[in-house]
Amino acid sequence: MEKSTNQSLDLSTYIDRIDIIGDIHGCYHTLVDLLLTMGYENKNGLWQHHERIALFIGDYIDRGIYIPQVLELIKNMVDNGKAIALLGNHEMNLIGIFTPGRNGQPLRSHKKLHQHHVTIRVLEEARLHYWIEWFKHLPLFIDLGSVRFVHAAWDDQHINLVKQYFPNNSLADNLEKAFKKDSIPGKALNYILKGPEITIPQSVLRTLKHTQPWYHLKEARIRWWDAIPQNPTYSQATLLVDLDRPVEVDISKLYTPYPADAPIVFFGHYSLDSHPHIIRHNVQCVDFGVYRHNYLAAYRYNGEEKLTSQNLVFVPYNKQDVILPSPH
Ligand SMILES: [Mn+2]
Repeated sequence: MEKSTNQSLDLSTYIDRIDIIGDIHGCYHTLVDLLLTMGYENKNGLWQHHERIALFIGDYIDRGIYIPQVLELIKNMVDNGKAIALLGNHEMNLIGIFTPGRNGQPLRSHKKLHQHHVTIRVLEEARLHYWIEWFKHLPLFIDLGSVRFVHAAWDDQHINLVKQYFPNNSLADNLEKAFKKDSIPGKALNYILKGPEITIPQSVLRTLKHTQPWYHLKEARIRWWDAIPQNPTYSQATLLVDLDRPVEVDISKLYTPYPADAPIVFFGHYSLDSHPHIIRHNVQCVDFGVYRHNYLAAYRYNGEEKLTSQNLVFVPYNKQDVILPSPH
């Protein structure tokens, strides 16, 4: 695997025994349900499988209140060679809020502090800084050749830049640049941790307020794994549903669609609200929106060349997990 971060496991020896687990967002009880479903056992506080390992795809914090429990469970597995944990954009954002740059200002504006209100509420201050230090050394992506893993989006060009600017594969390599959105490393990191997006014009936002009042983002996330349709509508090009208006910008300049003959890629991030399903033979999103009361999903990779729905497992959101709404 990539040069080591704070992970002790050599993933390549487990290439046909990896369970890739979607975005957890503080939903500890649902995570336990999923681990039990997959035959993991809690032995003296350490969750483990007798022949497999887990790969967590990022976004452990925010939204649900059981964040300390989720983080302890995952770090314990990582420290004992039972799991790998990637960095998600939520962890990256939190690092930026609490890390001052050379000018003394935080690397990410405190105007965005409210996005982490649950995390800040449930972690004591000392623990918050402890976890931020841990996040700084989580791997940004993993490439095993025939299969690859990243939080939001894979594109060779952006991955190569991340390799160049973050040689140890962690944010700590280049913390200040990571948060400069117009810098080359900042753009590359943004692409792989948040995916390509387009700004939604005001007129479309007004429509959305009526038809999808729960939609709170000013950007639409692009379906970077699909081929680009001719004159696409929002529903065709982005994750927004039921919006048949044409996209105003030329999205082909923003990304290269993931090739059908490229290695298998796993990612999370998109909190899909559909029933869990296979996206494509070489493309799988494992985030089916547990914090939106949908499912926590995992793909149990056994070294196959084409992904199969038989290896997709999921459990419904466990009602013991408490999700707090984000304040505006
Ligand atoms: Mn995410």
